[in-house]
Amino acid sequence: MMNEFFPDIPKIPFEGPESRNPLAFKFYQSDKKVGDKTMEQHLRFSLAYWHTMTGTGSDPFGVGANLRPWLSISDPMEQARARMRACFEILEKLQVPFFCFHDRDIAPEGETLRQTNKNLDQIVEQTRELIASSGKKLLWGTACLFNHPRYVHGAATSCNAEVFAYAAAQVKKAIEVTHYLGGQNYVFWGGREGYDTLLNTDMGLELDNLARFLHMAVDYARQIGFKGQFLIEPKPKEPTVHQYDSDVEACLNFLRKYDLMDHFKINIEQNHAILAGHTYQHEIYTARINGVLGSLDANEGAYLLGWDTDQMATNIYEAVFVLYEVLKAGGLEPGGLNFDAKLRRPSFEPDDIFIGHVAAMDTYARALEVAHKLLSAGEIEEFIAERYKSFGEGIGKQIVDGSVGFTELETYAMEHDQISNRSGRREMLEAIINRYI
Ligand code: XLS
Ligand code: NI
Ligand code: NI
Repeated sequence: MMNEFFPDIPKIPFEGPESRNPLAFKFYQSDKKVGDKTMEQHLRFSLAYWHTMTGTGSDPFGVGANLRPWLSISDPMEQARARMRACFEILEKLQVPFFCFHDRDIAPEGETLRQTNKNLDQIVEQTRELIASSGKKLLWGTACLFNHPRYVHGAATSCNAEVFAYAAAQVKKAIEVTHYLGGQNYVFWGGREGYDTLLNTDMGLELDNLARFLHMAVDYARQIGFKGQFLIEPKPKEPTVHQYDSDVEACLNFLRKYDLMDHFKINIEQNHAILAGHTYQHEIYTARINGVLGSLDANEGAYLLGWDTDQMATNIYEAVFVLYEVLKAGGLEPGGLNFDAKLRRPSFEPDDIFIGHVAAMDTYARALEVAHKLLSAGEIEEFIAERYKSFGEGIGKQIVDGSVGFTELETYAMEHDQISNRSGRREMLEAIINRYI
């Protein structure tokens, strides 16, 4: 086993719910069957490189606070190599099968685009070897089109055509790298694709350009034989005031308008959902009924704050509804459950990486078991079916079949204008959920 960076951390054992060891699983057992799949197959956990490996613990008011063994290496490429080795040590010790990265998370930018690509190629070679020797997999790759000042006005939606071209070159390379590493998906999160003020913005052109950009990506992927799933990740605000891919419904409208539905699904993040004023379940449900549930950025936002805090998810109650939707959708594959989450700044010790992931993995494992029981018992589903049963018979069936219009319905209503409704029984249903938790 790799033991270079965290010699004191063992491979995380399963010790069961009675254990008080923060470095042991209470619920997650990779090979435990839940229904017809193992926990590992259902959950498809993934580490987010930018938070767990590249993140420093800085915030707008303070510099990095994280203690990380690779930070003492001053040469940027040597540090990048060490970080990648550390990543695979973490994946192995945590039994996390997947990871995700932005191009710039894994290798530093050079003076020129050529040099940057060279840096990237070196780390990608090393990553490919580590993938081969460990059996770990790339859930998705993406390009960082928001950090460098050239992207101050956006990337594919920049007012500057040279920026559009540069972003295209960067995404071309990122798709190649994702393909080379066997990535199962490729993600487009909007970054700075949005606007700060409409006073300087041609929204129509920007959206048309974004669609042009995504079509070019699809064309290029086809050209090089990349078969992974493309994903859009909605977020309503931050860093821009209005992000174009604001929520699942806005993405659906965009994908339909620009004829991209055949090529894209959606990567849904809890914190982005709540910033959009939705629950996570709402967003996943919306994606599910529209056939675009792709993957999950599984984190948790602070309900009292209006920005993306990206916390490790530990709220079992909410996670139950997430897994309930996932089970109803028949699973996430080729997507997964990516911990797009960072430790709180005061949790700066290296052990916290493991403690935080164990906490989140247990949360989803527990939620998976609850959701599976709930769904198998069928209490909620039966209640819903009963609630809508008027559409399975009589006039309701005729509405659904499309055999009546306003004229027929008026005739019907004239004869049946004494209507009785039944209670929605919300409190009863919430109490049912609690029985399973
Ligand atoms: C930022 C996003 C980002 C994407 C990947 O808010 O969540 O981390 O997941 O670009
Ligand atoms: Ni995300
Ligand atoms: Ni986010």
